[in-house]
Amino acid sequence: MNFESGFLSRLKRAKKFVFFTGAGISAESGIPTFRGKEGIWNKFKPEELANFDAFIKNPDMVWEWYQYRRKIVGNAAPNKAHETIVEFEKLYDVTVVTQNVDNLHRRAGSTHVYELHGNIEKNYCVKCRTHFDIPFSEEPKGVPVCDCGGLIRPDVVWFGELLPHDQYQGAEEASEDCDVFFIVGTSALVYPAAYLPDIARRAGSMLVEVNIGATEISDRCDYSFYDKAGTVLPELFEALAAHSLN
Ligand code: BV8
Ligand code: ZN
Repeated sequence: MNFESGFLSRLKRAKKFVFFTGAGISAESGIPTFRGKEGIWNKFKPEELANFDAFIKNPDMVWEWYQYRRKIVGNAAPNKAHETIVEFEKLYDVTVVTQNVDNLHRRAGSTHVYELHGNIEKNYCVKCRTHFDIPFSEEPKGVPVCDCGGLIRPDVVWFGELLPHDQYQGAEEASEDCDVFFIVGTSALVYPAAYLPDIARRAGSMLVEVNIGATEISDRCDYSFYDKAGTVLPELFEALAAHSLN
């Protein structure tokens, strides 16, 4: 992939990077995205599954859907896109703001991560809010029940639920104070996360999109690179290392 010299110079002079990521950055790890042709929401609509009412109406079905995704996540490994962000962290002040619940950024070694939509490996009781780390297992089927009688749910943010305040606030502050805001593998359709690129832009950051195709945010980006994140990010890292400012 070709990167303009002016673009590379701006990156070279930058200090603070934010990587705002979505399901697309985990696609090359074998985790299906939400809205792509193989998307996990093709069979179901988000309203049917990723919301509290659906869980209360049919807890076993929603629990099994998360077990299915937990199994995929458990067999997945971070890919070159996650790993390159860790390499960038060795040279820049890097903050990762992810919408993903697969924990792959942390497993790759990123140390400054905001998880806006929770983490599929964590669970809590809807009644007493006790947290449970339930390792994936095929049996027993059906939603687990807490000693207090409450249902145990995945610790993810469902539609209509508020994002964890500390996570969103931290993400907002990082977006308001960065030189370059990368938007990697997201359709930028889910709010309030999708406000963050505009927050960064209003604060004067350079917006750099990495996606296999154009999205609703593309026309507000300074640069868009249309190829897989696992291809673009390592090539950008190499080009930057080889680029000299004079
Ligand atoms: C809330 C966790 C309200 C669960 C998810 C304005 C303000 C606030 C809210 C709203 C608003 N407008 C509408 C709303 C409501 C709603 C919303 O945004 N709806 C949308 C659909 C219109 N928002 C909410 O309900 C939020 N809650 O605001 O509460 C409130 C207010 C007051 C009081 C009480 C409540 C909560 C939203 C969070 C929902 N939870 N996930 C789970 O995972 O099961 S959302 C889900 O979508 C995932 O987190 C996912 O990450 C996220 C976004 O999707 P993407 O990551 O972008 O994935 P997608 O498949 O769409 O795109 C993948 C992209 O990758 C594509 O562009 C593709 O081209 C690209 N790609 C593919 N392969 C690659 C690639 N790119 C690079 N390389 C590749 N190899
Ligand atoms: Zn309980």
